[in-house]
Amino acid sequence: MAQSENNQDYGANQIQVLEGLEPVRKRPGMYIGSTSSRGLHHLVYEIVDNSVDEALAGYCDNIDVQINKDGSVTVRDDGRGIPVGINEKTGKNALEVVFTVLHAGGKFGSGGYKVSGGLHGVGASVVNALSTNLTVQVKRGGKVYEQKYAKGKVLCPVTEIGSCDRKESGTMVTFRPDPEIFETIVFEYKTLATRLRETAFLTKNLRITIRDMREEKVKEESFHYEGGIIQFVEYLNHANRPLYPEIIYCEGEANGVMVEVAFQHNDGYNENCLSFVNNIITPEGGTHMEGFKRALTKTFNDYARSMKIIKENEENVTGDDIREGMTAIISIKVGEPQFEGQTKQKLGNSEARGAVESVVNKVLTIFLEQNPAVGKMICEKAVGAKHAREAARKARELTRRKNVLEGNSLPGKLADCSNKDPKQCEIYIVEGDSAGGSAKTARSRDTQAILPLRGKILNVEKAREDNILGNAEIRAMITAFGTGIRDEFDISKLRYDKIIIMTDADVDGAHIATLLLTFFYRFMPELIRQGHVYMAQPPLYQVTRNNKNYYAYSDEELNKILTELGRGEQNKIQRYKGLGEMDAEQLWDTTMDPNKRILIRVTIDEENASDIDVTFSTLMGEEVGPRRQFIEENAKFVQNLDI
Ligand code: TSJ
Repeated sequence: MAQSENNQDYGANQIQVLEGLEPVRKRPGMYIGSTSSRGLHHLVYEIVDNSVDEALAGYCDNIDVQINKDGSVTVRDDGRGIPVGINEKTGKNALEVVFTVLHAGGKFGSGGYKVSGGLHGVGASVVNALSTNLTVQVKRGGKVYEQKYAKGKVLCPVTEIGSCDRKESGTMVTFRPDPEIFETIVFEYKTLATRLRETAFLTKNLRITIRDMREEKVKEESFHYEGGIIQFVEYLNHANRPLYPEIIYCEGEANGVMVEVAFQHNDGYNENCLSFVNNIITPEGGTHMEGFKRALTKTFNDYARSMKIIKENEENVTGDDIREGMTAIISIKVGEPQFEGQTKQKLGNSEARGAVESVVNKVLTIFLEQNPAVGKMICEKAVGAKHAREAARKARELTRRKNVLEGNSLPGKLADCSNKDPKQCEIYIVEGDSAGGSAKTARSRDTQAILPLRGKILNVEKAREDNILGNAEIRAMITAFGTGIRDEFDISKLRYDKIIIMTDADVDGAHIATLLLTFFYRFMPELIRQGHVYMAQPPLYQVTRNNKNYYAYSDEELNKILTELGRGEQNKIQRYKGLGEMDAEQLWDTTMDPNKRILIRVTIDEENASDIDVTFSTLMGEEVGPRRQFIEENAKFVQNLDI
């Protein structure tokens, strides 16, 4: 970015002073969003974002993030180093102000783009306040400086602790989150790596390295993308078949907004458009996304008409038609981002709409002139989507009319519960007829409904809506839940408070669970967002001794039980291969009794939405991997909650 010149006069005097740190420890959630694992990881992003700002200003090429053996984290960059002079207003060292005063931050000149907004950008002082210990070292002007803090309080003045080459400069911060504040202080390598990879995609040429020192075998990855968001699109699309080899890239500036857009279509049907403002993801989109969509719709319709792909007497294709199978990244930089909506995740700046629209209009029109074959393919896919949309509408109408004719009747194989209060009711989606039979016998009829599914569930990643709606198993679920799908989804019509997926504890079972989750995620994501979707956990083993049964849900648990009982021949160990091997009583005892069962609630981590899409397309693509492992490992998507 060309902002470096403006900030030359930055010095120890331009730090804005606001307030002390006590409020942060009193109400951490206000500053870091939550004190859960998510808030914990935010601490790292808060620190890293400062180094990214330094990179955006043109002074930093490398950022190193290390999870240390003791669980603390070190972030190091090779930027200019935080200023260490005395601030005239406060008489304090500028470095100390950065770490001890809330909202203290560098004042960037006009046109400076800072990574900040929403929950982000609250700064180093918040991290300091929420850490038992924090150490900062700055290399600047041939000297090394250090200061240490505990729970936000200064332990020693900024001290010169050595010298270094004058050419060497940078900032290094090590902090240990306070276990009194956070529910957990264990960092997840994968969560950090995913986010850092994303940051690297969004900041062309920056190299970010992550290292995990906690285990014998050190884990390390380095993210460095000369192609920036072009490579981001390539990465997101890696599990799909691209419709054409090019990744279409638009870059430009308008209304003081820097705009970068990259996209490519695959031969699938899902849209995966992610938008960012100053490197922060905006899960709810906003004006930049609107500008992008407008430009796409107009440019492609104009082009399709000029090429006679849409005839004079035909209707335009819609934006949704054009974005079928599209993977896109919209990344803009604005001086003062305004975030709107309940969660402050939606961009409000109106100048961004016009900026993205004009940049994409201009660059895309030229691209299409020069690449007519690509243009034709995209338009033909959009026309295909339009026809499918019309067919799907007819299919829906048919479904609706059928429902009216049949008196909105529930699917035949559903064994419904008798209680009419949805809040008390739950539905088990069960794989296979035999397990379905046991579940029907075992259930508590008042509150538990059973819907057995036959055979493989349709993979909604690979089918168009008209086919999906024609599928009997999918139709049965839609009617049983009562909510409708997509635009017509209405949570108030939900007939069960809990939707529980119950499949075998093997690879096939995990595959079916994944197919079901994919269907929910694409067609009724609010069901997951509002916490209604669960996975049942059937046991892996039964140990019998003296006519008493013990159940183990993992190998560790089996060992524990055997140790407690004392190993010996009296123990009969049975490994369950499927739900069908359990009789009704066993199924009730181990998996369905609300007082004993283990349920896993499924959640969506919105901030890592890009990763979920990759996960789904990877899993549902060609790869036939161990899907159980995915479900167990992917703590971001599936989280332990209820008991
Ligand atoms: F979060 C933080 F403050 F603790 C932190 C800041 C943590 C880490 C790892 C790095 C940084 C950071 C800050 N890296 N680089 C900078 N740069 C400045 O603060 C800086 C340096 C020089 C000038 C100047 O005008 O001379 C201006 C700024 C903002």
